[in-house]
Amino acid sequence: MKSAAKFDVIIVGAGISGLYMLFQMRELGLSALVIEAGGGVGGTWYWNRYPGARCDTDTIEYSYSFDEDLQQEWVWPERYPTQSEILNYLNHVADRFDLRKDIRFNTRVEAAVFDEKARRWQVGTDDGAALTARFLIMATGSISEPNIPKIDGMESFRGPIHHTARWPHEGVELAGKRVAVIGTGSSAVQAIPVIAEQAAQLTVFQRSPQWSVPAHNRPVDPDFVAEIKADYAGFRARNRLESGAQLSHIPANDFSAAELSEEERRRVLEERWQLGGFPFFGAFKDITVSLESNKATADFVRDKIRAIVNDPAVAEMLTPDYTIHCKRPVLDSGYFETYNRPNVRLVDLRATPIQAIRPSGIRTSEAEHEFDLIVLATGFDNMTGALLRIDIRGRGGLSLREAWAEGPVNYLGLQVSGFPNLFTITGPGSPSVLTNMMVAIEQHVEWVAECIRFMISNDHALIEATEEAQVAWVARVNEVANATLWVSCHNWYQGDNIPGKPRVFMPLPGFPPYVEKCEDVVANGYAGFLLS
Ligand code: NA7
Repeated sequence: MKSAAKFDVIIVGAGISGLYMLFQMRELGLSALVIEAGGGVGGTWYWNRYPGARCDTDTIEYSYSFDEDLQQEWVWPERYPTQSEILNYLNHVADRFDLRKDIRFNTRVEAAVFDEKARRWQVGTDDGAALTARFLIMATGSISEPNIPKIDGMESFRGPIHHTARWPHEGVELAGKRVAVIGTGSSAVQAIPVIAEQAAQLTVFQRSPQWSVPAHNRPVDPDFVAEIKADYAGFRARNRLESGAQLSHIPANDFSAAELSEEERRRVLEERWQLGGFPFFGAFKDITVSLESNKATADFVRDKIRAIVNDPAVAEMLTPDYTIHCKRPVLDSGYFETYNRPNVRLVDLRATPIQAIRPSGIRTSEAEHEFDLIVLATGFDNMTGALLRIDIRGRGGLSLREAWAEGPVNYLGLQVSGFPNLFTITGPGSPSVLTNMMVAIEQHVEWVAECIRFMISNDHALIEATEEAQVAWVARVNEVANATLWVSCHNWYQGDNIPGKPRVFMPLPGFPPYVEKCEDVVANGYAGFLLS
């Protein structure tokens, strides 16, 4: 029998976190292999090629900070980078640091089993390779496993069905086509205005209306960039401290709606609306905890939707009835305006649900709609989907699927009790999607790298979260989340978008206190972990 190839570290995924993890492991002089299902680097930016795909975080902060020359040299043309610009950047990073030679592309990890005797992870891939490593690092992304809804008759449709996160690399011809888009999350809101311009007809099937605000994308101001680059390190440090709900270097205002008159509230909201993007959600300091600030902000956006959309019945359908910022906020470029076009229709799935997909189109409870192409903008099995698709087994054969049957228990979002030497980058239980992903990823990768360095220099073979620390951590995440308005609606933070998924709040609100906690854990000899 062929013996398994041995590595110090196996990293699953060559997205933003996998690339940086590989860089860090090399710095420690370890042998590391990255296994990537895609044909190139980039993770989410490799897969999500739908029309209009862009990041919703400013370029100036959606980039690595670990290398001063890299951050000084790279030039971003626009406020929000397109998918292809980010992919170019990540390809450049892979080349610049010569990372590709340790990445195995077009290979999917299917199983990982902890061998207690050898104290190593055995990793199995879809090409039948057998690999082992002392450390296994899951850099599989928080928003990476597509949610393909089960709709009767899907396979009978005569035309193509494309999920936004699996968009064909060669592009899709839209001219002259009758197109359906199912879903109205970030991906749909970005794609819809672009598809509407090209397609003959576009019909949007909406389950939940969306709170969306203008991105106000624009070319980057060179003076602003020069100012940031004169002290990029200082900018990054402030960014880490302020990186909160508004996901922007522009901090939230330091007052609440309750402190202002009606007129002042409107003025502040209008100023923030003109800034565009996530800063809008920082008009008041407490939009995610105060119902009054939340309602003031929501009422303002409701009025904007009514003012933009010509048909009052369509405007009503597009207006959300739940707390704003409760689902992850969406930024748009002409989303609501698109519904004024004569070739665009909106179908409210709450009133008329989809019953089946037919060879010629989609049948709702009310009508048959004919299409040439169906776009599933139905999102992801967020935070746990990519991890649970792999058959991961820890001590005593315990599977992660069993361990997480009631929701993703973990410690610091970094480790799961019973799974020694396995780390999750931006895993559930860490701030991840509630902060700038770049900032969250760098902090996690650096923490894990330092932990591995510590273990090697102190001759520790294994690190494992204790059961007690894990129970306390899960309680803490729930306590923090339950004090916010994020639990006041149906959202994917709680798994509400996936039928049957346990309803548990997965990300941890509050990045700076989380970093403090991680640093305290280290200062106290890795408190909550068992080192052996
Ligand atoms: P999202 O934000 O999860 O949006 C998915 C959308 O698809 C959302 O409107 C869902 O409605 C809708 N959906 C999901 N399943 C169905 C079914 N079965 N039928 C009809 N509609 C459905 O994913 P995106 O790709 O747009 O964005 C992902 C992240 O990328 C985003 O948060 C940013 O971080 C960037 P729902 O709201 O669940 O009722």
